[in-house]
Amino acid sequence: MAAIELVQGDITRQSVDAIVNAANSSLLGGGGVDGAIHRRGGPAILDECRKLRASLPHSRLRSSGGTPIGKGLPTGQAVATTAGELDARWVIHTVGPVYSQSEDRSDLLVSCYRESLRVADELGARTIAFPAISTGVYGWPIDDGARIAVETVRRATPTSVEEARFVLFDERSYAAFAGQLR
Ligand code: AR6
Repeated sequence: MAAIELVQGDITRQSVDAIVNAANSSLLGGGGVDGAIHRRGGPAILDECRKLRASLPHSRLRSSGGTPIGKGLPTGQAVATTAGELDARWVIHTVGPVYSQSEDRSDLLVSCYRESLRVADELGARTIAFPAISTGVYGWPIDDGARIAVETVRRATPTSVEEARFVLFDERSYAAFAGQLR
């Protein structure tokens, strides 16, 4: 198991080998942490995302509005690009599930953390920073999102990753993660 650290702050200011992005299937950017990473990391990240996207199979996924999204990264998976101007070597983009009250999508959230760690391991990353995936725009309740994040990273047995850092933007999210680590 990697050592787990908690930080309250902006993930784009972290100096680590890999920064995880809570992206969407299009890989073309968005709001929240995704917007912040592309803003601070510069256009090299989007360039690589576009190329990666072109190599993905056409997905049958639809946006929440029902429009087909075309080529896309399926929910729960992760891919790496350059980190551009960020103080990191890679950005690992993963697509969290949209929270649903009628359907249990926890396995997909577990998969985001697991797959991101697997990709980090493949790259040989020693330090990785995670945001609280799905707990913003995608509506996952923070206490449950924190539980899944901490349990999954605790149970993982990466070989190269020595430190997993959760970077929480606000006090409420930090408290939720701190509660899970106690
Ligand atoms: N550093 C760390 N955490 C942050 C930062 C930051 N700079 N900015 C926001 N957060 P969200 P999601 C926190 O919405 O729920 C995007 O449009 C935020 O407070 O970024 O997985 C994508 O393109 C929250 O706790 O990601 C997708 O369409 C957490 O990061 C969609 O949002 C995640 O919030 C993904 O939604």
